[in-house]
Amino acid sequence: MRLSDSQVAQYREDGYVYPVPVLDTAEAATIRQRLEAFEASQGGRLKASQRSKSFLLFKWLDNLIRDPRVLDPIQQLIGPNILCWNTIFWIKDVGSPSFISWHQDATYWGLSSRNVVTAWLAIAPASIEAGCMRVMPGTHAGDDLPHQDTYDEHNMLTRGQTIVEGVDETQAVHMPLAAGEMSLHNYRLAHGSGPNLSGDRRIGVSMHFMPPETRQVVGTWDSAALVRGVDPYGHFEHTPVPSRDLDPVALAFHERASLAAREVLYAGASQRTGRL
Ligand SMILES: O=C(O)CCC(=O)C(=O)O
Repeated sequence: MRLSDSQVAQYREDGYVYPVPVLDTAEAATIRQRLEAFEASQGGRLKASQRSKSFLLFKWLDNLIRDPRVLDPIQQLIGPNILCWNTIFWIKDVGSPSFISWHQDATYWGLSSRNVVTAWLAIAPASIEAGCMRVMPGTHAGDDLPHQDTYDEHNMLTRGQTIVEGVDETQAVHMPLAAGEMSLHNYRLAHGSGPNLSGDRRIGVSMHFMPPETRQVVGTWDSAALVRGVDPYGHFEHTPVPSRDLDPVALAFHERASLAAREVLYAGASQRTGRL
């Protein structure tokens, strides 16, 4: 499952590449079933705290961040030693006005590296109609763009942070994905997505990978899963590998890890929306 030379070149030049096949249709359907059974077991939706660092909650997601079909392309982009910093669920229900404004993740994750890759895996179809991700090619290579916190009630980002200058919508590229496919983008790339106008839920999970020399420069403590190779730096506490869904040891770690992540994501914000 290797990226071709031209896909690697496109990632370097434009900041993204898609679609990259990961799961077959049956595997994607099984994951969706497991996620939706969990949602049903607790009354219908993931809680905000369950959206983030969720590889500590669900064994299937821990398996996914270690899956060679995900990691082989990541290794081509950032090298053989790989930490997974976070995973985040992005679920837009049918008819929901939820959207994600144009933003650059590098501006609020507190990570020192320019070389963090987001793998966004479609668990249900992410078509243009369903509100798939859109990107602004090349923006990963420039300066950070100015953002404003809007706190819009339908924005899925923690503080509705929105780029206010430097996005030319006419240059935007949609990245539609079938269930089981992923897109890869540099976390400095401007991206966002519109509401789900399709007849099915849009369910995606983002997985964020970084080289181990990366530091957390906003928070005082942070954690990550060592998913491939070695970590000679030790800047992040390594997360435990869950033995099963809701493993008590991993669950306790998740509590601590998501609190720390929230401190970073809301640093400097005037409000806490409770979205993560
Ligand atoms: O799900 C989306 O449309 C956007 C997700 C996102 O912002 C991200 O993965 O960094």
